[in-house]
Amino acid sequence: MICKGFSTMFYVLAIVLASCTVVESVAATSVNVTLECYQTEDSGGPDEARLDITIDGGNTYSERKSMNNHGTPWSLAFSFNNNIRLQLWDEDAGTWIDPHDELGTFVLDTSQVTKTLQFTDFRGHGSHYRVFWSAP
Ligand SMILES: [Ca+2]
Ligand SMILES: [Ca+2]
Repeated sequence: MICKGFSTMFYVLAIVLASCTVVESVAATSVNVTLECYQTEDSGGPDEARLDITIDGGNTYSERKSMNNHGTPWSLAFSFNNNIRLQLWDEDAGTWIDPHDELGTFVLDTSQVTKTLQFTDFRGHGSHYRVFWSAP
């Protein structure tokens, strides 16, 4: 009886897990993000831009790209279920005397993602970046 009870429990658990997986893939929101630099934070050269990305409150990871005034836009694509947090930095020495500069932070919610192209501005430390997003 115990064995039968366990096998039934595992069977139910398998069904629950399978339906969770289906719900998650249906709920995922895709977004295209493009960063344009109009004014670097560093003077006399490009920013060592670093974007810290946190998807659905998970582990933060980073992407890096050299960004200069009116240079090549930085295009990224993400998939998420609830929200995505983007924090842009210009990397400097990273020491107490020359720390990295935070240029801006933005949290994008699934409800804000539509086919219409929208944007927000980052102006940290005298820089000017524009973050565009839309559904693909
Ligand atoms: Ca800097
Ligand atoms: Ca820098």
